[in-house]
Formats: sequence, C-alpha cells, structure tokens
Amino acid sequence: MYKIVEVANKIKRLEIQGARNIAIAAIKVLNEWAEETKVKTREEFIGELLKIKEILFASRETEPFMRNAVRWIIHKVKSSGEDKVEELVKIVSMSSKQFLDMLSKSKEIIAEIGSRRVRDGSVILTHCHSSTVTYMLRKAKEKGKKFEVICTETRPRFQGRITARELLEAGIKTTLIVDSAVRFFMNDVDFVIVGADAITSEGNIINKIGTSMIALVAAEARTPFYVVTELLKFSPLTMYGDYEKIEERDPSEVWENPPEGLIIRNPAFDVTRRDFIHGIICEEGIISPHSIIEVVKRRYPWVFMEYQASNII
Ligand code: RUB
Repeated sequence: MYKIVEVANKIKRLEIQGARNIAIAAIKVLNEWAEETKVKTREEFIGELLKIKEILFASRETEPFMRNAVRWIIHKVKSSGEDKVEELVKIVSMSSKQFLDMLSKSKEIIAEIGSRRVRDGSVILTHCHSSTVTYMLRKAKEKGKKFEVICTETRPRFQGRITARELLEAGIKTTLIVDSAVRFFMNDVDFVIVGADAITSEGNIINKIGTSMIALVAAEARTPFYVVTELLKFSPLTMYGDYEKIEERDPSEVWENPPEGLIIRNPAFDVTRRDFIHGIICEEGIISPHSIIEVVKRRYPWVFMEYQASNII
C-alpha cells in the first residue's frame, strides 16, 4: 500500500500531471501492488483492490480517465470468477497491459488524425500541458509541416512551461504568453487545441482552468476550437445525474503569503460548453460533442456497465 499512497501523493502534488499520465501511473502502481501482494484469498484481494481504488480516486477529484482505468481492472478481476490469488494477479497484469496498449494505440490514432488538421503556416494556440496535444503537434512536425504554436503559461502552476519546453525540443516555433493575453493574440490564431480531463454526457469538456474563457474568445473571433482527447475521459457519473466535481486546490499555489483576511479561490478546472467546441479529436475520428454517448457506448460499453453495476443499482 505504501507505493499506492506515494503515487497518489505525487498525483496530488502534480508531480504526475495531465489526465493521461495520471491514468497510466495508477494502472502501473496497481499492477506492481498485485505482483507484490501477500494476500491469500480472492475476498482479501478484492478488498485490497477496493481500498486502492479509494486512495487513487481521492488523489484528484476531476479524473475520470484514471477512474475508468482502475474500474476496468476491477471489472476484469471481479468478472473472472477465479479464486486463486496467483490467477487474479495474472488477470491484473494482463488487463493492465491491455489497457496500456489500448491507450498507446489511441494516442497514435489521435495524433495521426489531429496532425492532418495542421497546415503549413498554421498558428495554433494551446493551453496548459496536455501530453495528447503535444504528441499530436510533434507528429505534425515529423510530417514536415511548418507551423507555430502559442502557449499560455497557465497560472498558477505554469504547466504551459512544460508544453513550451516539449515543443521547443521538437523543433517547433513556440511563443509563450500570459493567460490574460489570449484575446490579444486570438486574431492571429488559425485554431485552438486543448486537452481534456473529463467529457460529460452532454458533450461538455472539463479542462484546465481558463479553457472555457479561451473558448469564448475563440468563438468571438470565429476561430475553431478543438479538443484532443481519448474517449476514456468520458465521465459516466454525469450520465446518471451527478456532476463531475471540480477540484479546488490550495490557495497558496496562487499567493504564498497573502495579506490576512484575503479570500483566494483556486479551482483547477472549468467546463467548456459543447456549443463552443468545433470538434473532439479522438480515437474514433473528429466527432461532434453531441454524439459523445453513442460513440463511447460503441467503443467502450464496459464504461457504462461497470459504473451502473457498482454505483447505481
Ligand atoms: C492538465 C490538463 C490537461 C489534461 C489533458 O491539468 O488540464 O489539459 O489533463 O492532458 P493538470 P493529457 O496539470 O492540473 O493535471 O492529454 O495529457 O491527458
């Protein structure tokens, strides 16, 4: 359990950040735990798995990708009917591998599709750090496209600097701006691409705080706004009436030594309404946010089954 808590803390502190990296870290540590576990029975094994689920889920609230990943493993274990612990360990190992393979395939497909939208001379604006977005841009660069990227610094934790470094390392012309300069530059931008932490059943997107403001500015300037994301960021709980919670982080991230009495709020994410989203670039192609439920149901039916079974009925 020690390693699980350690990974959960790294996720909390943003040492592991971005929905995809968080999901991968959760799957990997779960697999390590299974390989090292000393439990003797199926009941104990499932009992421990459920405790791990709670620890990981509590690390960051707005991470359905990680929750879907962990649920996938638990679903495989529970539905296996195996009693022997060594067999259950094999199931965890096999299903983690399947999940990670699925993820890397989607990453390739998304990058391939997204990179086709990049034209020579394109100016692209992005916000925060999304590994899916930077991978897609790197792919476009590898194809020989000549374009440039404007990235926001992303207050208060400056994830935009990670993006800027990665893009520069890939040889992409990159400009960093403060978040509040987005409107100043929007008329020079051909399209905006951002990642996602969560996709709701209505086709809205939850991503780094400030994303919805950028979407508004893009709409005003008639600049297409794309979201680049795996479908597994879909949050099934939103389909059954609950809201995806928005994580609120420590105020000290905004101001370490503020004057006494000052109220500081620090939400990590916000919701961008589907009406502002030109398209979702995902492993099924470029889709309309309106079709999200059908598409997720077709590709990952277990997301709904497992959620329904464990939480609704
Ligand atoms: C990161 C963020 C990213 C998404 C998508 O926020 O908002 O855009 O997580 O990333 P934080 P990816 O830094 O608070 O985790 O495409 O890598 O899943």
